[in-house]
Amino acid sequence: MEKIALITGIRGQDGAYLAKNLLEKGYHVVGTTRPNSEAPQYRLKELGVLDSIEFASFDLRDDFEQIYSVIEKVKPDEIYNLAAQSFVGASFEQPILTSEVDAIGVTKLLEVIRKLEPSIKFYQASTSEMFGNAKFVPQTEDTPFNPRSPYGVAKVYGYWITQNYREYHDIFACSGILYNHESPLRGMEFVTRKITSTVAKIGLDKAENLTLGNLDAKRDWGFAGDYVEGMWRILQTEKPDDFILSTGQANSVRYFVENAFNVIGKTIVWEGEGIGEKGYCSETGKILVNVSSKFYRPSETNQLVGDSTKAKQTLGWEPRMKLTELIKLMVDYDLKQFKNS
Ligand code: NAP
Ligand code: F7E
Repeated sequence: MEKIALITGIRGQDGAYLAKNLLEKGYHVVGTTRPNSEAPQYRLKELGVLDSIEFASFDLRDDFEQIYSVIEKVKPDEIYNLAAQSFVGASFEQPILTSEVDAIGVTKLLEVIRKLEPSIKFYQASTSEMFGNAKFVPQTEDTPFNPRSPYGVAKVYGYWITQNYREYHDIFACSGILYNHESPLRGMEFVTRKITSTVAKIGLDKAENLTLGNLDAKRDWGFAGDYVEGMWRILQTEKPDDFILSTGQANSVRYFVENAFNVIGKTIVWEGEGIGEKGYCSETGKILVNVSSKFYRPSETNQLVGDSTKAKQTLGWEPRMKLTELIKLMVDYDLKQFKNS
């Protein structure tokens, strides 16, 4: 019989890729959207899956009873909890909202499973941000958490409550601890898409330059399409457990910028330091990159690099796309997108 998957936050980057992946596997996919959100459907349209999805509606800040009644009607076999206030920068401005959604929201879903149907499998979208100022590099599933943002703190709660329901209520509840994963459908507020969209506009003479924060921040970046396959595999194991999904390689924002400009045939030459640093076009001498304190975080994480050996051995999961391929994919998509806009 056709399995039913409920994806919370289906209109987000991962929601769209996961919906496509599960539809291809023969699932009936139901996705939640927030009642008053005007978030666009463009990701689902872009991946050609909008018409194959059934929609349901709740906000993770809604009352438990509201969320319960929606899930009772959907009757899912698997729930993928991707809904979150997912922007680390915004979590410093909106810590209460972030905790309500990213921490308490998780408990509501687990409570629905416990009371309604404990055989429903549950995937929690956990994150490398839980390691924060990481105590060990690279991080494994045994590395202690040390979050540096309200987002990371809320996600640590989501991780532990998921594990708690697995241990004490015998629910098939798992966390995927995912490192940054990007795509042409990444939100514009995240650094990778901010870079590729602005570089594309510069290439099309529709923008002058790019302004960023900390150029030396490093991230372990992979492709979202690879990571959603890992989410599914996590729920298909014999025994519920937690898994890191990562590439094992960290690169700087600076490296990402240089490679994105290479796609449009430009080489960056750096001069200066800190917020006085600038990136110049090697041919024309024009300023292409500025730095502003506005985009710095109140606190940064350090050396977030994941060791996904456990996922490789248990799930047979490995990331496939290389970072330079991903950067090219994103810049090319943005060039096409902004050409006629
Ligand atoms: P995203 O693009 O920001 O999507 C998040 C989705 O959450 C949005 O579609 C939004 O739904 C929904 N949402 C926000 N607040 C909500 C609320 N109060 N109630 C219900 N839904 C709400 O995030 P993403 O990049 O796809 O990430 C998916 C999940 O993985 C998130 O939990 C994120 O924290 C986690 N994660 C992401 C990464 C990454 O690198 N992408 C890494 C590790 C973990 P609407 O459509 O209704 O606006
Ligand atoms: O920042 C630096 C910034 O916002 C990456 C989320 O999906 O991944 C994501 O969180 C780095 C940071 O992603 C700008 O300081 C420099 O060090 O793209 P980001 P994030 O904070 O890593 C994790 C795993 C998640 O779980 C989250 O949900 O880039 N940076 N200059 C900048 N960042 C932004 N956004 N904008 C800048 O101008």
